[in-house]
Formats: sequence, structure tokens, C-alpha cells
Amino acid sequence: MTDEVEIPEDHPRYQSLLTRHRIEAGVEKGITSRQGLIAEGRGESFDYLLGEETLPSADEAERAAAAQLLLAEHAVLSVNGNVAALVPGEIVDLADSTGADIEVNLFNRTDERMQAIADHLHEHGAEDVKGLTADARIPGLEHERAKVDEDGIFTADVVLVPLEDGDRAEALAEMGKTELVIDLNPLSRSPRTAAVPIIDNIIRAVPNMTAHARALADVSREELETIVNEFDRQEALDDAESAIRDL
Ligand code: PTJ
Repeated sequence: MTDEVEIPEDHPRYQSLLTRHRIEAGVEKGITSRQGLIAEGRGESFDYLLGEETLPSADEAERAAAAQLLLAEHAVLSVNGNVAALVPGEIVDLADSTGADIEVNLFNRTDERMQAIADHLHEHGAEDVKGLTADARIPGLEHERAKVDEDGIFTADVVLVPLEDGDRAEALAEMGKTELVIDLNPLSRSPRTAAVPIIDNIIRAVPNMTAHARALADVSREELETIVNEFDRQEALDDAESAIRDL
């Protein structure tokens, strides 16, 4: 990122300080909402309890999610204010490596924030950013949060919804979409509704999904389907929960 602060990489809290700085910079740039600061605090506490590293079960979830994105007819990566601040270039890389679309979808939606996030993603290499047309609605959600693009999330078969609130995650699942959720809290409603719950920090999860997608680029559909079918979502949730409880 261009506006990155100088934090020595050997600092014991390097990743956590970097994450905080990116969120703070996101708020200053009008990308991240103030509620995003609260979401970040919640996430950080779970990351601390998980040892601030990717559990083997989370790595498996990231591989299964990469396989789902590669198998999709039409995959969309949903981006909110926290995602845009934390992993803008990494989301573009994941879209490039899987053929997925990128769509901005906000809880606290304003035209200014939508545009600021789209601009920010373009600055990080995104070509097409959806979400600004908002010509379709997710059924069962109040107006602002339901706004999506008809040729984006509305018609997607696979959607990545990171750092999401439970209601919208549930509404998307009810539309029959295969939902991939990144969330550090294994007890949160959104990963619990997901086909693939990824209990990991988005800062680690997205680049790791891209690495898996690149490694799987040439494998057959049958092999991708086997990876998806062998993935056990309940085991992934239970494993993260016991990593926290058994500290
Ligand atoms: O940008 P907007 O307007 O769409 O608003 C986005 C927020 C994040 C404010 C909104 O979606 C929200 O209120 O989310 P919640 O309900 O606070 O849920 C966020 C979830 O993400 C929580 O369960 C956190 O533990 C989790 N989380 C926070 N930071 C990270 C994270 N998960 C993975 N990586 C993180 N860095």
C-alpha cells in the first residue's frame, strides 16, 4: 500500500499493528466506517486467541474455497469498508486468479463511500468494480443493505462475503448461493451459515486462497469437486472453537 506506516517487521505485534493502521487509514480516507473500527477490535481479540496464525483447518477451508471459486459459473467477491482497507490488492489478485468479479456491498452505504472504495480498488489494479449500479435487491433485507448489481451478486452462484454481519450472510444463503465466509469468530452467525467457513484473519486468508487457486489452476473439475466434497464445514468450525477453548 502506498500510505503504509513504518512498522519493523520483527516487531512481535507486527501484523496486528499493520492491520490497525490500515483500518485507521481506511477511516481517514472515507473507505471504512467508524463501525469498522469496532469490527476490527472484535476480530483482533479472536485472532489473538487463535495464536495469530492460520490453523491447518483454516488452510483446508481456504483450499476448498479456492476450489469453489474455480468451479463457479459466476463468482463474486463482496467488498466492504474493512475488506477494502485491509486487502485491496490481494482481493484483486484473488479475482484475477479465479476469474471472479469484485462487487462493493456496504452495510453503511453512501454514494461517497461506494465511490471511494471503487476508486481505491481501481488504484490497486481492479479493472471492473461492480456495486454502483445497484439495480437488484436481496430479498428479505431492508433497503440499503439489500442493494446489489443484477449482473453481480444477484446472479452469482458463489459469493465470498468476508467480515460480514449475520443477517446479510443468511439472506444470501437463502437465495441459494454457495457462500464462502471469512470471519475470525467461529461462533458468529455468518460463518455458521457458510458452505465454507474460513476462520482466519483476512490478511492471511485472501493471499493464501490465491496461492491455492494458482496451485489448482490446471487440475480437473473432478479433482476440484473432490476437494469441495471432502471439506467438512462443521469440523472447520469445531476445530477453531476448540483452539480457542483449549488455550
Ligand atoms: O463497510 P460496511 O459499511 O459494510 O460495514 C462493515 C462492518 C464490518 C462494520 C459490518 O459488516 C459489521 O458490523 O460487521 P460485524 O457484525 O462487526 O462483523 C464483523 C466480523 O468480522 C466479526 O465477527 C469479527 O470478528 C470479524 N473480523 C473483524 N476483523 C477481521 C475479522 N475476520 C477476519 N479478519 C479480520 N481482519
